Amino acid sequence: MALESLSKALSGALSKVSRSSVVDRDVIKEVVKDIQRALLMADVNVQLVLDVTKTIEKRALEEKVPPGVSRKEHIIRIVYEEITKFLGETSEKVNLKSSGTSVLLMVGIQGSGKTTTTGKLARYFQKKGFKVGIVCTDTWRPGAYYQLKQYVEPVNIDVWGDPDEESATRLAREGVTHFKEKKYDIVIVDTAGRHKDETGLIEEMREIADAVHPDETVLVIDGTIGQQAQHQAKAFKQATELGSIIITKLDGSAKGGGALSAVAATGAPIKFIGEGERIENIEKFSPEQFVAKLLGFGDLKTLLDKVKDASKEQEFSQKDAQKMLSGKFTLKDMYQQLEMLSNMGPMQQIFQMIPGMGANLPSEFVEASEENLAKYKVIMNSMTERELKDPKVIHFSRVKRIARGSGTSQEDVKGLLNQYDAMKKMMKQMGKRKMGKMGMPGMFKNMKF
Ligand SMILES: Nc1nc2c(ncn2[C@@H]2O[C@H](COP(=O)(O)OP(=O)(O)OP(=O)(O)O)[C@@H](O)[C@H]2O)c(=O)[nH]1
Ligand SMILES: [Mg+2]
Repeated sequence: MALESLSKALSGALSKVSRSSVVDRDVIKEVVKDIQRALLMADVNVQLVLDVTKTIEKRALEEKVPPGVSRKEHIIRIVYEEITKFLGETSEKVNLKSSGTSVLLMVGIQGSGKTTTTGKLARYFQKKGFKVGIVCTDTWRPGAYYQLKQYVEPVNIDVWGDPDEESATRLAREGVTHFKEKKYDIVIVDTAGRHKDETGLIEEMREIADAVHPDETVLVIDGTIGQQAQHQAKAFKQATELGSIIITKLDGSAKGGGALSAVAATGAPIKFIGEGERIENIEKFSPEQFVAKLLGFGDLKTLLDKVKDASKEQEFSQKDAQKMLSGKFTLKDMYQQLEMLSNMGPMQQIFQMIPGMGANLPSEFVEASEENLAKYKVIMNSMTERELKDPKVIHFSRVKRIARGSGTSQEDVKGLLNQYDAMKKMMKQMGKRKMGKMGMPGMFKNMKF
């Protein structure tokens, strides 16, 4: 995993809490010192380190331990919460259009990992069922076009480019037009990294952006530069409203924690991280999951915490849950469920954490990517209130109309309805099983399942 050394140091600090028979002031102070050292080693800004550890210490010493939780658990939770906070808390989605072709523009200084990340991102979206094309506008680096082609060829992703063309802007415009005409879902435009500093970077970004009107501009930052990443992120954030950041090379970099926290501090959203040279080495960045892994719990406990937080936002009553488990489950309910789950990260992972569930999930459910959610929203907006409550009434002619009204295809509408059927069936089954033996009734009570 990313940031191995930081992870080891932090989980080492926390294991002191677990090992001590009493968790008193001395133990807390010692643990806080260890955390401080670990964060500083990872090149996290000194002031940030002082602030976060001060908060941890204060909370650990002063807060009353809630009933049903041990003092150790309480402290571990505080550390988890505070470190998550300083990494930005929420995970954000890529800005994709609900219909038509979305354009992503990749920028970043030389060698930051743009080309590699372009391929990884294309693969990521391809796996989610999107048709993705790549445009190579790098007219500077010899072989740039072939580098990209070679990288994505094994996974059958198309690359538009022309090694003999000299104008990057022309390539960008022509490439995007080409993929739009072919009705691709996403086009990712890779750019040259010839600029040495932020100013050069921003200039080129503006030029190409004027030509292709990206839905999102993505800054790729090399994570090995540690907290210096902040300058790039700041300049970028000021220059674009549609910007997100991907931090690369977090595998084996001792300074990755510094890069992540410095960028998070600017408020620019980090959406993915790169953890290796291979095309699959990309991960959606979710501070909560990331910190859970960093501290060494990728398990049910994390899930339960998340579920608790998520249900705070969308209060579900016991009555709702009973209603759904008895089979009264509307399209709106489904949408809410999917939205909530997508806030917690990839569903397959979530479900794998629940004992006994991962294996027999209907594939329609697992495939419910957040990108699909945007589409579902538009489709559902074209339905009547009655249809939303009882999708059984939707017949073929309505499917056609709804597709037309929402600018989607009949397959899309049917896809939504199929997924609804699958989930409804599952709800019913779960209602029968009640999930009691898994020790999860609390979760499902809160979650409307
Ligand atoms: N270990 C590791 N290496 C990476 C990662 N991402 C990119 N690299 C490597 O970093 C080097 C530069 O990556 P490129 O993708 O070519 O960078 P670029 O920004 O396109 O470079 P220019 O086009 O020259 O500006 C390559 O050797 C990549 O294999 C990562 O997440 N981890
Ligand atoms: Mg490149």
